[in-house]
Amino acid sequence: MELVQLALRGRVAVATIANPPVNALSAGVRAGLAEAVAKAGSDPAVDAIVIAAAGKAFIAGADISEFGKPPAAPILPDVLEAIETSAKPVVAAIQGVALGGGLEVALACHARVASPAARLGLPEIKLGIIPGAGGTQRLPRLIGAAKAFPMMLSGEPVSADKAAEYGLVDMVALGDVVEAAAALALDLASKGAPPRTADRMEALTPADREAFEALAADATKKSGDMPNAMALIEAVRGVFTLPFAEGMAAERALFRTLVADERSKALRYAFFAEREAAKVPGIEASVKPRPIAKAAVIGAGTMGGGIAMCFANAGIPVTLIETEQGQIDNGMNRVAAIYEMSVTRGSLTAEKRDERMALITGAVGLAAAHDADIVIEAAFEEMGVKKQIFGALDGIAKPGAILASNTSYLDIPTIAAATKRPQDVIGMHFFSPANVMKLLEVVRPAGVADDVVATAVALGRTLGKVPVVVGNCFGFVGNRMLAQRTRAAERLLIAGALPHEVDAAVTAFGFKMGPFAMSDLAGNDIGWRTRKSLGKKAAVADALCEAGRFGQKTGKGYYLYPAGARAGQRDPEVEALIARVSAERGVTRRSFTADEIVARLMDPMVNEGARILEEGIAARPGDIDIIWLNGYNWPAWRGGPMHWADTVGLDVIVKRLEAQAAESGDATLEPSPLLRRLATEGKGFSELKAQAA
Ligand code: 3H9
Repeated sequence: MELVQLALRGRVAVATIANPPVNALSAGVRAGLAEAVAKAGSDPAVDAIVIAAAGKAFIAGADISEFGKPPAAPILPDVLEAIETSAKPVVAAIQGVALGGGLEVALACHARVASPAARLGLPEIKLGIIPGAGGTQRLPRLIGAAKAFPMMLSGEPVSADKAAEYGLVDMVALGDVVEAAAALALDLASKGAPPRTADRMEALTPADREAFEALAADATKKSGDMPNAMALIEAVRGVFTLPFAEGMAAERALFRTLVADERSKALRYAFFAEREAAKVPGIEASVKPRPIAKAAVIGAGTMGGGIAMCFANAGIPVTLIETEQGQIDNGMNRVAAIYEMSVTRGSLTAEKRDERMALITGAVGLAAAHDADIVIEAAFEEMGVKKQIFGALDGIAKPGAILASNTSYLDIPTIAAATKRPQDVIGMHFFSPANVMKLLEVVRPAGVADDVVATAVALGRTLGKVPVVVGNCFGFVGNRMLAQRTRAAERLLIAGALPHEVDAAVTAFGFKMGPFAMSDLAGNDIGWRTRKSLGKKAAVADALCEAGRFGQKTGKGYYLYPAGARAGQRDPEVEALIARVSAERGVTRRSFTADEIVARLMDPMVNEGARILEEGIAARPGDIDIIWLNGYNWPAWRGGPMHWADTVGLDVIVKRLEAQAAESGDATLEPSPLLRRLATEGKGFSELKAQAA
């Protein structure tokens, strides 16, 4: 099938792009568009041209999979120049999303008509780049830099109505968008030479420039470390200082530099890894998810309340179940307070808040779960408690209801064995705060029905999450790897580093918080309790807890938190305690560079990730990366731990781990067989094939 089909509608030539799934501008589409415009341009039977698209999307942008390869002619800016300089008017008929290069196509047209459901945006910033086919030059010329710049800086699309308000589209068509575009095109043809966006200067007033400069100064303060945000400012400023052709050349040069940057490569890698994670090995696309019209959540604590909010936000009624009315009241009040905060901030209307609150019903006793299609247990992390709940639910839940546990490390098959329907029992591990964090680990134990897994994944997406299917093991993927980092951080303290040095190295790497500041925030007693239950020890962390230093909530942990202080302060007492532990172990303390600290923290995580792959707990290295990007705030432009390891070189990581294992005598630091094999073969994780989870 032709990627761009040309058909006549009276005296209008309609070029329809058909490149499923999202009409990305592959080399073939670019060539097809150029050919269609040239052909229609020279056809005496044609007065005007419409660019339309088949399917749900208008055009999702450049074909991201072509980035990093030598550009194949015709390149997009040249195709768009041919459209813009066409003597016959060209009108875009936008029936779905017009993103990135897709919106740039529309901007090069002489007018734009959109369906009410269309969304238009330039999301390049999220891929570490800037628009590269005139977006930075044409959008400001059309709507002014003060409106165009924030669209490009956030990357968020606007609705058709908003686009009309901005003057980005000329018309929102309620009926057939192609017909409306054709009528507009003929009208333009009757009026002489079509208006070219490149020539339009009326929006670029001194007031617009001033407003843009104020926004740019603010963006520099907030995003000065993002090379593409700074490049965006430079490119947009060009509309005021350079002729169109020079502005285009400057944009192109900036775009090319950014595309080649490792940070953009990592963001593009993550884009595809996230979509790959949506495909669950071993589960055919034909497996139908079970319908979910009603949910129940057991436990009205912070986690349960957050999960209930996810359902309410998605419009699904949910019953929040507790053992006593007082706990329900507390939980409901907490939820109400969070919604109230959104209303105060202006991100939620009072009406929406009321709608959402009305979808959450509190109830005492498990019997209230009788009509739920899915029950998510978010009760106390203790196997006895879970078994009791699931045993009781077995007698209450309707046949075919999915019974899910939000446990963050307990064994799902043991929980499932408390019921007579283990095929319906699955893990759905949300991350705190559950109404905010994107990650959902879907824990797939042996014996769970395929359609239950498919339902958990589909539901996760409905709830706005990024679901990743993982196998059953202690801590699953994310927390199992995190445990390695926590151990490594403690080892670093004993070897000679101080908490603030470790945290500084980790924030410089790109995390928002270092491990010790994080532990102080979450509560050091959580890990202490887990260690005790597992019979494990951590000399420094245990000593802090024994001294009642649970973190921020007790005013002291690894750091001191005097009343009113926002950040922790170094505490000589803690540093003396650490030195004492080192001395007791006969360790001569030494200093560490930030790079050494990062290596010592991250390498053991990568090693654990390799074991997780060997055991089939994760199907792909990309799944592990998506978990870390969405659940643990791994810096997006570093692509996740496994991608990062590939950029470092697995041979380097193997050598460093061997040295660490020898120094500490800890055999768990020995490189895993998979890591060794890949390093020996000179390969990276990216070369591994998917396996059934
Ligand atoms: C750009 O345009 C640069 C220009 O300024 C300069 C050029 C010179 N390319 O997300 P979904 C695939 S940069 C290739 O699951 P949804 C995706 O991988 C680009 N493939 O669906 C998946 O494949 P598969 C700026 C793409 O309905 C399938 O389509 N544009 C592209 O949830 C379905 O995707 C963007 O950043 C692409 N551009 O969401 C937009 N887009 O089925 C990126 C999608 O094999 N795309 N695919 O796994 C999106 O935001 C969403 O995909 C979209 C659909 C909203 C379009």
